[in-house]
Amino acid sequence: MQDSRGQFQKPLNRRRFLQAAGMLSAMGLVRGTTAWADDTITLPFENGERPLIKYPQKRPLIRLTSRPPQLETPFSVFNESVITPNDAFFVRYHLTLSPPSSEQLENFRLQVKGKVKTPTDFSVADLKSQFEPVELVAVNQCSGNSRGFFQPRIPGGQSGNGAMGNARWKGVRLKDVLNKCGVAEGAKQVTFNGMDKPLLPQTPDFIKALDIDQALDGEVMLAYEMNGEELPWLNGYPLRLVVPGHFGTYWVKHLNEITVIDETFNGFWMTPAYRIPDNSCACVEPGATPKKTVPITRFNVRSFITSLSDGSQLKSNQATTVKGIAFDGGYGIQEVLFSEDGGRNWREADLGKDLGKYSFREWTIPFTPKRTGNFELKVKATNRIGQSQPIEPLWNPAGYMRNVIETVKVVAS
Ligand SMILES: Nc1nc2c(c(=O)[nH]1)N[C@H]1C(S)=C(S)[C@@H](COP(=O)(O)O)O[C@H]1N2
Ligand SMILES: [Mo]
Repeated sequence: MQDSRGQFQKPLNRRRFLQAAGMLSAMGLVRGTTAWADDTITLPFENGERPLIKYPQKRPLIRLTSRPPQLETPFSVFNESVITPNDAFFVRYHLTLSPPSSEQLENFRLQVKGKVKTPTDFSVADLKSQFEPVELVAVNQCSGNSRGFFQPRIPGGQSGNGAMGNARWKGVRLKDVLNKCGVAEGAKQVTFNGMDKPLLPQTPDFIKALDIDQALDGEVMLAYEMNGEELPWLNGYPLRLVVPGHFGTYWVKHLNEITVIDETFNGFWMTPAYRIPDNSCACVEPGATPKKTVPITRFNVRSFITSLSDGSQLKSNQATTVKGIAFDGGYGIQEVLFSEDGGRNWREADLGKDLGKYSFREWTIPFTPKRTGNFELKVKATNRIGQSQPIEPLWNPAGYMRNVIETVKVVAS
């Protein structure tokens, strides 16, 4: 069996074989030789029409680009369950030779090196047998989620609201692995590199860095499972970094190189990429250039209505339950308020089961339209340290961190 690069595969067992076969057809997709456009979807902004494309291990998802694959979750999925199913979870890559082929992944080892006493290689089986497993429900969200809604528009992936997802991650603590290798004196940061590669040598490899204190905080995870299954190929199989409460850019997939360093890493994907204005709103006047920037870190507070969308039809004087989700950067959601009159009056929604402070939090509220006509529904969440959402959208030059109070316009007849 040959893959699209002419390399030979060795089918191991039936499961791995099916997986590899899926990867092969996807290599075709990645290289643009095959595509099944089952349908299209139109995101609610200019140039928002996108094909729905089926990739291996995925249901049809909204495709933004094919090389590298960037797929967004159809928003209706967030109403199905508070955990985003693996086959609907969004996909984001930067480098052309993404994702790595099944051939490359066969020989997977995680290398831990740099300023450590004992540089060590681990297979996934080593990680599973040598360290205590941990589990955590956490949202992964792209910094540029919702970029398509920015006004003025901003270059970059024009995402709707589907570049996010909530999953139960299982793996081992980064802290435990680093401690086993022995962090050396003077360690300042840790860098993370995955197996995907740029096509041209001038393109910088996708490498991200965390400060040593954060790397050792006991929460950052090397995850090998997502929602009870091994990671989907397009979500980082066989190992990815999970940085709870932090934007997806740090969640390095196909993670095979961890390097402890004694300086601040200034690779392209930390500087100048993925930076935000250095102020409390991470914002500037639309069109302005920030004086000083810092690396993006934690999510701001967001909330969405999932059970209704623009144009939904309701019956007047008939009760319905409005449902949605809220999340933040890891303090936990304190309160969700709902307005049926465009933000003049607010009522408190009921919060659903608490799956942990990094998870989507489900909320519901009864709503009876007391007349016919148009209703402007809004939702606003506040977290446990009092952070909330702005009524007017904030702006920054990269189109990151959108968290305006969302509005859904429905009609009662
Ligand atoms: N190896 C690798 N890891 C990566 C990236 C990448 O391009 N290559 N992109 C990052 C970005 S910007 C995001 S938003 C998340 C997306 O995770 P997902 O594709 O599993 O949804 O992966 C991160 N990890
Ligand atoms: Mo991202």
